[in-house]
Amino acid sequence: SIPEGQREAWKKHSVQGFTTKDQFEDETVRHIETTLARSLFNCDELAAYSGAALAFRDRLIIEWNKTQQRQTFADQKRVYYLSLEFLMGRALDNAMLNVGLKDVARAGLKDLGFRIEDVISQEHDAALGNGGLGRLAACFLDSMATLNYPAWGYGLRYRYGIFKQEIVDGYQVEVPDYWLDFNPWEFPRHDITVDIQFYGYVRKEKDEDGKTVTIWEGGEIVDAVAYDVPIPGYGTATTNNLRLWSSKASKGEFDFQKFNSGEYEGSVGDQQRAETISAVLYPNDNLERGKELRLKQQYFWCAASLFDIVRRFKKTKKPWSKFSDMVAIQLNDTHPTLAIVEMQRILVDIEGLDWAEAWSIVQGTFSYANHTVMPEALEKWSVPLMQNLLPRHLQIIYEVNSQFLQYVEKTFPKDRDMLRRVSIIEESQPKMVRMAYLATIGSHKVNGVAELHSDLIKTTIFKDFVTIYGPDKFTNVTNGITPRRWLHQANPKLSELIASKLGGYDFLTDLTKLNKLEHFLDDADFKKEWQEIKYANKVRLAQHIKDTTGVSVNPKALFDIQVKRIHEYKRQQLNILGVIHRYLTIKAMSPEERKKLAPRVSIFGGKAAPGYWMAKTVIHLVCSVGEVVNNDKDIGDLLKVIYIEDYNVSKAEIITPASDISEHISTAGTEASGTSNMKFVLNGGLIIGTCDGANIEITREIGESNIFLFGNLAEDVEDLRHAHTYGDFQLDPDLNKVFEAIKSGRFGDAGRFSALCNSIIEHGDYYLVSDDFNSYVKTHELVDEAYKDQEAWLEKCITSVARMGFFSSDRCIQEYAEMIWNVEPLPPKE
Ligand code: GP0
Repeated sequence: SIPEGQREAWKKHSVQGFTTKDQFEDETVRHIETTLARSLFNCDELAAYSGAALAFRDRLIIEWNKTQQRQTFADQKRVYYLSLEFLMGRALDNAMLNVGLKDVARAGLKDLGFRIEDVISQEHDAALGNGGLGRLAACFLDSMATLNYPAWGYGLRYRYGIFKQEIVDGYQVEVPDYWLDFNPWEFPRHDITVDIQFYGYVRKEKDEDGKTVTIWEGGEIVDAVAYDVPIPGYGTATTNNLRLWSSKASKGEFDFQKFNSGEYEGSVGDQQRAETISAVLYPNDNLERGKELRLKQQYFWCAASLFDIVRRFKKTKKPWSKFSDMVAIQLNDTHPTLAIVEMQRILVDIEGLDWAEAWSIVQGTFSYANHTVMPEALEKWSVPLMQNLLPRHLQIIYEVNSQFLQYVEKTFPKDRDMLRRVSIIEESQPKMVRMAYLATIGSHKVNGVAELHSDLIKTTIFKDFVTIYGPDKFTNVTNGITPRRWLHQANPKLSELIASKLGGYDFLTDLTKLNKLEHFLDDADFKKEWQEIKYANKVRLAQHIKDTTGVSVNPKALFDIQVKRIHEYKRQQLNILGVIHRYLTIKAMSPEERKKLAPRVSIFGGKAAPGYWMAKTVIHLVCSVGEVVNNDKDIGDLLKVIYIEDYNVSKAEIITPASDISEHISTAGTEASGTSNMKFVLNGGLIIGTCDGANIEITREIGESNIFLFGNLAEDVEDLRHAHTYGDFQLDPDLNKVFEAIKSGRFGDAGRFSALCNSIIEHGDYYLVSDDFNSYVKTHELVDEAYKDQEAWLEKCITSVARMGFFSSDRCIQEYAEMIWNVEPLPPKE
């Protein structure tokens, strides 16, 4: 560091960052003219965005520096949040709001000739995630910074995020998402590079003291280069770090031999192979496919992150016994489970600790959040694959397993089958490593993400582990969402109205304050304004629909929205089959009956995994139904069916505030939590849903009369499936009529939809669409009825918003901090 004598000079010149409109304009223009080499003659909206973003980035990095220094000196425990996905969306609007300078920026941009909305919308989403799991990680980063927790995120810097979805002739087409052309939000740290080893072999050796040491050598080395993304808290100077690793050929490895002997292409090939590791995000949601490159990604990221965390700890010069007093590592699902094994390897093989001491440090450090009980999503890796890629790690896994099984055998000598059931190694052909078991054994706490889900994991996948460890190892932390992005940013007018009634924006950092809104249920002006805001949000979405699909929808109609990844368990098929039923019903109605109907717009959106044929068929069915219904003159405004292309975070910010009702209709027991349900209610939309995931807790909070629940319960699912399998089942007659219409070719070539129909009619209806169909349709009739009484509807909406305080991700992070991580906030000094 700089000697005392020169520090004054540093202080004098140290960068301050803008606060006034004038300074903002100075900085923006300076960046446009120098960093970007543009001028007022060729500054388009993209250049204005770039300039403004760089001005904000400078500000963020100044606070980032101070925060990191403060955290280093504070000598207290930090949290590391390991997630293979961070679905951040856009950063500029968020940065403006969190540092409290959006009004300054708006005025400054206006001076320079731009509308702030046009500038903000130039930004490409950072889409390093698939859906709920990745967006949860992003909300958590926002909450951890806002609550001043010393916390880092660790992830991968994918060159390609989740693909862009185009709808071509009613089919999904995937287009690569190359998003790094210009990304002002990241800071490359070429000085922070970690060597990551793969393959090779293991040998034992005696050291000077005659102790046996294990050495992993040979194989190949790839470099992990750090890229840092500043994460500003809202209303605080705390600016945390998200560190993303990018893969690169190692300098030591780059084959100069080949290079010199003229095999230039071969040597460039090696380089490309190394870069492949962080090239692309796997586009599967709730599904694991066991690809070797995915395992490489996981180890690459875990090993780099652990190296970084251990290096930071070693700088404190504390003994290893203090490690878990300084470090909490949270595993977002099982994707980072190898970090547990890598930590044990570092402690035993490199630092020379004995096994038992090392293992207790590991268990004290790690905790694991489970996000699904669906069997196809539970990670398992083939033993031969792991043997080849990570020979030493496989040995460690076997040793962990052997000690664990010895303990189980001793403690439960009567239950011989238990050993087979709980073994980390599944005795299949080939053998498989069960990552969820490894994560559970290596952690001190395991949590589910909503009450029902946390109960379910204790009675299903982790039943035996509850017996072995006792129930206290398992806990619940119900998910939440950040009200900054999902209310203040997405719905600024509603946020402003709420603030005007509650006397300020305190509710954004203590969402329970919303409950005061219930006092305004008789305030006619307030209610009128509320309704006008909802209407304006619907007009905005209608405009987006017009611009992107060409279809005009009536903003006065009831907007019924289902946006989320397309998955059979989420049951978009139930929704579209219900829409067809509605269409057939309207067609059969007399003009008088039709007059009584509330016009509807059924809106769908979401991506299907590229290899998930059934999900793609659902998209095609929605589009085909839309084609027929939207062009049926006889139907007019009574029904419109829309597919919104390329659903992502920034689209969600337009869609969420515009719903009258949204659909969260998974088969009971399948959706771990859901988080869009929370977003929609927080924005003054009602929901129709099953008794699943967080819907149950939302109901408890907002009251049963403010939600439309339907369908079978989780506890009945097993029996119902059994009935299907043994032929003790009759297809719902109304649903049968819907299938007849599809089969008649009314929505285009019926052959395209036969696999989808047959999954329900002939192949066991695993997701119980038929069982819930009647209840679903009836409940939609109740929705229609309720919507006719606009006064009462509005009251339900406002009451619901008032009672949503529990679902802030701030609450959730506080629970993690207190129950699981044992970390304290570190607020900046005034
Ligand atoms: C769960 F297992 N989730 C997985 C996965 O692979 N991907 C994923 O996004 C989701 C759940 O489906 C969820 O219920 C949950 O709220 C979310 O993880 C965060 O816990 C709906 O998005």
